[in-house]
Amino acid sequence: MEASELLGLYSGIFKIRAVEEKLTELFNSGITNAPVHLSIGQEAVAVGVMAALKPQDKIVSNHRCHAHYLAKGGDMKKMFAEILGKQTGCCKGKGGSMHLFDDEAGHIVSISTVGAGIPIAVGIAVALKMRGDSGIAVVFLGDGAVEQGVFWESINYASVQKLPILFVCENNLYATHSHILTRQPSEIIASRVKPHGIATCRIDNANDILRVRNVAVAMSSLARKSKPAFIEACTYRIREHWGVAEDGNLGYRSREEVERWKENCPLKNIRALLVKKGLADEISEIEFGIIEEINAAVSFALNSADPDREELYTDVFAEVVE
Ligand SMILES: Cc1ncc(C[n+]2csc(CCOP(=O)(O)OP(=O)(O)O)c2C)c(N)n1
Ligand SMILES: [Mg+2]
Repeated sequence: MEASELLGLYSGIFKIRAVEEKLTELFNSGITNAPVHLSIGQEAVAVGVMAALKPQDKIVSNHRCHAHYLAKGGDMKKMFAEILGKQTGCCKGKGGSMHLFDDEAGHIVSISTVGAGIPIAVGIAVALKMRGDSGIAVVFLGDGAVEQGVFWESINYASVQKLPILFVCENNLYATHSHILTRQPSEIIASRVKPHGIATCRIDNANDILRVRNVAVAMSSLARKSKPAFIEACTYRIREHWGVAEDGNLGYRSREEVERWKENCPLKNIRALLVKKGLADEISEIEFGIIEEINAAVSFALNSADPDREELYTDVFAEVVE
């Protein structure tokens, strides 16, 4: 792989990490207490998959959407403004961290109801196929969403209708505080999807971005030929389910497990590779640029106005009870 492509992957992961560390800072300093679901530890999935996508491809995300939004090229200023509840946010400050979207970048929607984005992505794939558009639909879901009936209906429908869709399941072993083996018969999801006639691939270490990128290239090219595909990307959430702290004290997972995954950090992994290739100076330059971009986005958000009171009932489904 060319050095420029490797540096691009590094840049993608570092951007997400640095944005979420900035959110951590804003949270800890009391500037916001908005519920954020951080992707720290899982960044290589978003960046590796997006490296295989084209601008015309459409993505749908879930409650843990920061990484998908940034990796697809979502506007960082509108992201910070949204999370801080400002008028200039992508949902005019009324959606918050779990509802990021950016039409121009091809991030169509993020839906916080577990599993609810999956049939929407299927609908997008139907539309792309009917119109003869060249893009594919890509939906990101967690291992918990596999327990929703609509996941299996969507897989079945995509298979029967031969839709241009790529399902990306981030298997981070937990849904809030429940381990996958308390909820499903096996830790392996891909083998249960395969009998539906869908191409599947399980990446047992999706914190290795090169593996994610290579699998995503192969699987997205199937989807482009209207052969739906499913990637199970095994990764790990380092912080608490929502919020910015670590949660090794809660007892639902062991500190040893968290430490093992911290060692297998996607950012560390790619950084080591780049340093070995003599690209340390280029890394510093990339990091400097991203930190500048984040600082500008945060001050944009902090200087933006709150939504007007009159906006309370616009853009939302609400019944006014007198
Ligand atoms: C239908 C529904 N049930 C419950 C919730 C509350 N909830 C939010 S996230 C979550 C766990 C999701 O786990 P997973 O799909 O594995 O994603 P992860 O948080 O691990 O990224 C739950 C139960 C919800 N948002 N929607
Ligand atoms: Mg999960």
